[in-house]
Amino acid sequence: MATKDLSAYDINSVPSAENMKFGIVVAEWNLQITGALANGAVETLKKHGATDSNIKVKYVPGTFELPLGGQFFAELDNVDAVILLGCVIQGETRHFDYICEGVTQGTKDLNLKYNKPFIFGVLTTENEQQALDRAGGIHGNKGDEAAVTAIKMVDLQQSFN
Ligand code: DLZ
Repeated sequence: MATKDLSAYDINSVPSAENMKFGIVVAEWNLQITGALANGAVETLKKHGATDSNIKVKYVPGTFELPLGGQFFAELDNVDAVILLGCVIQGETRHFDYICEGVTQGTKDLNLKYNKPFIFGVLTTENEQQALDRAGGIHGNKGDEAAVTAIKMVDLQQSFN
């Protein structure tokens, strides 16, 4: 078997999402930010070929509920990947830590339970400005990055078929 030229692998190339189906779950907490993440994710999926009819967006109250929203997609819809979008801003209590831990472990569990990509698109910041900077501001839009990750993971999974 010929050795593959690994130097030819291009991390910047994004596969076509033309025939892929996506679910997006958006937390209502900090909606100005999570809405911007969602818009970025949808635009990026469409830029890479996904059709409107293959992108479904659902809302949950807070970031803690994102994994269950993702599980609903896995159980009740035949999407190829789910993007979970939330924003947790550090407050004065330990709520931040508990929500972050819950959503992180919950998302990891979904990936392994359903053998399907559940993309972690949650901002965990010290203040609102840091979140705005990452939701279409000076540090880009993490919703865009989550969408590209979703496309790449679906493509990877399909490459095994
Ligand atoms: C309760 C709470 C707090 C304090 N902060 C946030 C936050 O910064 N971002 C977020 O998405 N959700 C927050 N929540 C709500 C929890 O995620 C969850 O909705 C509630 O604890 C009910 O389970």
